[in-house]
Amino acid sequence: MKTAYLKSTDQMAISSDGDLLAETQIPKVVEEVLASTQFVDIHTHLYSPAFGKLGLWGIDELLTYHYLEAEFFRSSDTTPQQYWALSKREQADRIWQALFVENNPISEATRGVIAVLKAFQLPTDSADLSEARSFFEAQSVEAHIERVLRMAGIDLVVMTNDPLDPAEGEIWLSGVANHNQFRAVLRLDRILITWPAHWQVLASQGFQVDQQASGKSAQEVRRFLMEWAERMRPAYMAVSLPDTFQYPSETAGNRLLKEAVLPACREMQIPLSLMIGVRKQVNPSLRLAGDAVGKADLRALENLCREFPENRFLVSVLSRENQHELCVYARKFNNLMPFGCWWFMNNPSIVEEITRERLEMLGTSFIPQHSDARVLEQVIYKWNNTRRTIGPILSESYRLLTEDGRGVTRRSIQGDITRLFRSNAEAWMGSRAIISEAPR
Ligand code: RAT
Ligand code: ZN
Repeated sequence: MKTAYLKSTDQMAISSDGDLLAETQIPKVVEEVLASTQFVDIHTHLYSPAFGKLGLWGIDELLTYHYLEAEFFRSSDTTPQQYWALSKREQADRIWQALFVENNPISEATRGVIAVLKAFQLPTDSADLSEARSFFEAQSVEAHIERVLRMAGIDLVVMTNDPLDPAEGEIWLSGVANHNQFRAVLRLDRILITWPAHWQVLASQGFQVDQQASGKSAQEVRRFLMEWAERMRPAYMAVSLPDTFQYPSETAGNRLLKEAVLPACREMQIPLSLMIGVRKQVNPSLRLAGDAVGKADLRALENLCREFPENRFLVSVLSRENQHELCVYARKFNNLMPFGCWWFMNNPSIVEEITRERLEMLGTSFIPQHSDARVLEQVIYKWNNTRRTIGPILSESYRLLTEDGRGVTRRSIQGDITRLFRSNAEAWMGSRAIISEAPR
């Protein structure tokens, strides 16, 4: 980055990208650069068109997002049991009625639906969903995906792909066409977390594994992962871990982590993503909406980063209380990349706090956000919200820098925003992630 010292505002000519900006110009330039930069969405639950029905989109899916289901049960007399017996369309109608008609939709997740409707110029206050349904039914999926990604200002979507999910595994085995805007991720939860319920699937495919993950199991799981990595060409491997996660500790999951997953990641030269702090199914009647959060002991992460310097860890933590420690660990270990404000953290008040903290402690060496979108159109509001929340935070950092004696230019701001929202992700995902190299 060019060194440029600000002497006084009247010395500044405002014409090219290399000119120093006056303090008053900074917010607008930051906003413009955020708007015109294409981001990489490093963690979603979206699918490329090749996965057919696994890819969720449209108004009924938007309304039955589990973030909204959790809110619905607080504003309706419908019991979970009654709700799950309804068709998706009926569920969406109930949620619309309770959260959007009978109440103002001011929560983050409800406002998101409003923003999506507005983005497509659909009514945001109608009594029913007929117009929105007709609009989405008229879309053809491939063109709709392209349009939505353009509207969201992202050009690469990283999926979550579980080889042990029966529906998804079958699709992979029948061959999946590459798509230049989607990358796969090999998700490991069924292997590392719920091994006792899944080892037999591997055994039935000829892998010599047992319930305790003893004997040849780790070696065989590694062979399984390498086979799947060849098939998926994943950007990274990933697992969601409970708040109780400890490393080291004598568990089947840790044995597989150490002896199968980490060696496979090293061999493939890809990172492992650890999403730490979920407390699964504290209220099982809510299904996907039934998970909660717990503060984790991040010494486990410290131990992994130190013991495996050849591995790289992409890490998001779910508890607000763990965010500061994560920044401190990132300062100690450059094989650790904090990413995103995950799930219960993805609200403006908390995104603001976390991002400020990360900028102050890590400069631009982190990945501020991912969408975690499960329904395609969510990327429109989630990324819009990210730009809206992070713009003023970046502007404030540049204002302070200017005040302290170092001016900024549009070009240098562009460099920072590109690094934060795409090149850190591209660099960590490895060369196969570079879009131009990924065949469609
Ligand atoms: O944010 C979510 O949608 C969660 O349900 C989880 O999917 C989480 O993001 C995960 O990837 O485990
Ligand atoms: Zn997720």
